Amino acid sequence: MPNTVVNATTKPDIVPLSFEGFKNIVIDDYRIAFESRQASLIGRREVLTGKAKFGIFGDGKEVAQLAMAKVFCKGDWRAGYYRDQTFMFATGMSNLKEFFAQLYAHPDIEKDPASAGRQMNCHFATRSINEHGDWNDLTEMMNCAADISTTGGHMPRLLGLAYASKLFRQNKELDYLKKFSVKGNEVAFGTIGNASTSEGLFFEAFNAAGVLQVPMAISIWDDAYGISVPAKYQTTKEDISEILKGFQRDEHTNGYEIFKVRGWDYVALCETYERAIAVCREEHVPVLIHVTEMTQPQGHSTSGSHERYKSKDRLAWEDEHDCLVQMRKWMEESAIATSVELDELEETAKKYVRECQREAWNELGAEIKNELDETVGLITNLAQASASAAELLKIGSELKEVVDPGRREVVAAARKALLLTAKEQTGQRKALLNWLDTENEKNKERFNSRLFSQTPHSPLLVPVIAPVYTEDAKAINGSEVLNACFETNFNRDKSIMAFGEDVGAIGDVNQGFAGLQAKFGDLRVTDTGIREATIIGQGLGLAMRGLRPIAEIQYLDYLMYAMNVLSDDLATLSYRTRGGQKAPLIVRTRGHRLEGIWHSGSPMGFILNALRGMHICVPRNMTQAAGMYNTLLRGDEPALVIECLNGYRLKEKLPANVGEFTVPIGKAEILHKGTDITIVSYGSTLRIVQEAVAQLEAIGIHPEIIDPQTLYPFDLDELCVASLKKTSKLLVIDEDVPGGASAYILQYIVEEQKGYYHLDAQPRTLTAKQHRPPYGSDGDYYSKPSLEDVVEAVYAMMSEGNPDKFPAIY
Ligand SMILES: Cc1ncc(C[n+]2csc(CCOP(=O)(O)OP(=O)(O)O)c2C)c(N)n1
Ligand SMILES: [Mg+2]
Repeated sequence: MPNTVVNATTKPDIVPLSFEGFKNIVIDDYRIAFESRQASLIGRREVLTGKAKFGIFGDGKEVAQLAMAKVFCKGDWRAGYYRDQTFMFATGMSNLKEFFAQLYAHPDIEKDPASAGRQMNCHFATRSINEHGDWNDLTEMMNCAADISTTGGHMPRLLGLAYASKLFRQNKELDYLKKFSVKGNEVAFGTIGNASTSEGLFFEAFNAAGVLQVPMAISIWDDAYGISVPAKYQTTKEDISEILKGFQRDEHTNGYEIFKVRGWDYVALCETYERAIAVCREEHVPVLIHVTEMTQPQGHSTSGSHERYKSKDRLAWEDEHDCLVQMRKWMEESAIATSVELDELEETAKKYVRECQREAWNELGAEIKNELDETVGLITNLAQASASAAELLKIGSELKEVVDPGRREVVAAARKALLLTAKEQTGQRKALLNWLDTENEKNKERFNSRLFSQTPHSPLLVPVIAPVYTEDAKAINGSEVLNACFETNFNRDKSIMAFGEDVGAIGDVNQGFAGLQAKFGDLRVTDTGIREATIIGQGLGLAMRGLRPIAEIQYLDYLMYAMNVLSDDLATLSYRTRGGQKAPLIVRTRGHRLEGIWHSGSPMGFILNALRGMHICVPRNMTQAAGMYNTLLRGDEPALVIECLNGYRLKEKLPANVGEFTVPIGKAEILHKGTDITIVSYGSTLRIVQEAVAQLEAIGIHPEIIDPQTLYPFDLDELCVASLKKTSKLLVIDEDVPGGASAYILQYIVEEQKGYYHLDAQPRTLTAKQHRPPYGSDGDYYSKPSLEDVVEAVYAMMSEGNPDKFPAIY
């Protein structure tokens, strides 16, 4: 059984406190931990009796979290995982009622401020912004970044939250941002399970924090298991702090302070956290606190029992080393409380937790009961004037009988009744229909809203300002247009910074930031290691703390390495907090055509499918890209901008207002007017399509060419369908795989915009091949749409409708 060797150097800090005062603090801590345990026990029962769908709890991890809470201050941040309820209760960032409201999925931010019933239980968050999208004063509150369920997935974000403190401390130009930091004194506290440290994201973030020297305090809750899989399959030497020893700093190096302490030893835990966080906060040194010998009294989650995979000896050891058992024993032995006093405390706590649970359940139940009664009334009324009276009454009575009904059952009954009476046009039916409409609106807000911030700060509402060109406007390299745009924005807004691989000293591989590090310093234009996931995490954390990062991924193909952070964390942030947190991170990358299997990717379908919750911008040139940056930097929603990799050296005219003009998000543009066929294309392929125009016009084909400019949102003004009304033919061209982004575009135009009604030929797509393009120009020619491919595809569609005028080429 575990026998941890802990740091022998641990020394208590002397706190001047009377024994009475000390006793009260300890007893109160025990109460919090005991209540938390009761919440876990009751929570599990609620799931097993069917009142909640799934439960995962923090039992066995309570005492360490009391210690962590003691050193957590206003302004600090937590990014952790599903075991942290005790910490949340002890800091006051959550409470028992909210805990149960989330367990029951109460879709109301007043009841579950973390997620409005959207997240599984024990997925915590505080509210950083108000309903108008304005920041709360984050220095005056304790902050919890919204949890995600993927284990280890939060580590990149944790890095960014800590990195913000470094910038706030070192960059004096940020002093005006009073709501976000007090001199960078804020610590970002991370928690992670022992098994999840096997994830690559853990190691990537761990190394990056050591390099960056940021105030990041990682606690590893080590219960020796990851569900059923024991440490020997998880961690070399079965000991994470042992193998991370090389990160320990010494007087000549940067690095970490590493601590190891047992999870049932209240005194040692309090001492360790105090020491660890002092150095972390004051010196901005990252710390690791490996908390060992933790247990899982109820097993991993409600999905199974741990008796299946833990030996009798292990289970007996866990019983004995249960942190509450140990804490209570120590309290009695140290004359902090008597057994009778603690029994009494426990009894009171049990009743209190039960009360909180009942209240939370009843509050949701009462709302639904009202809706149910109303529906039954409306269905009963409907039956009185319906040919299907008997069936309707049955629907009503069955609804009344449902045990613990949810909104699903209520709305389903109403919908069934409406289907049954579809042919009847009575006032009673109209009443039910109206009721359903109102409920659908409310439920849309409850369950489908806030994928984006939906506030007055949305980039969709940024005023449109056209580019201004003076008569002597110079034609310069596209990269120089971007460079001028970034420089103006950096001057305008001190909270903007950019970072990524090769972004700092050389100003990115294509010179967009050339010379800007020299002008703005290396805290604003910064090189990073090769670590895409944590580059995004770095940006995500900064953006959550009120800064305006541009995180650069060197090439689009490498976005894959950051995709889990973008998809799971950034893109869901607004939705999973129902607008309680935001991260207006701009991800800059470049892609589409270049050379070879990993440098010419255009996996736009993959990106569109994974990143709902981000704007996806595909500017055709650098001027459009600059206009999009100008818009996005004035809005508050996250976006990905994909510049055309082969466009930096093409000449573009420099707008006089290069840092001010805006390209609106979601607005398509007609690049060439025509009457015969509508061609929708974007990014690098668009240039080929534009080249094809001359050839097509020469043979009497007049295409209309539309650039959607952003793929999400897509053509909000519906220019595509308006064009189809003229041409009746649709060709979508891109360089993604077949059925990739082109299928997405077709769905929008044909289905959403109802383009189907205006087509007189089958809509077509012209895409790249299934495989990635080989290296070399010939490989590219045979893999991605070429000029000839475009011309022939258009010609073939014209030929179909008018073979006399356009006889088949082949
Ligand atoms: C990326 C990812 N992989 C797998 C899972 C499924 N899963 C959920 S919890 C868990 C075990 C985690 O163990 P550990 O990190 O030790 O935390 P503990 O539950 O023991 O506190 C696993 C495998 C997940 N949620 N996310
Ligand atoms: Mg574990």
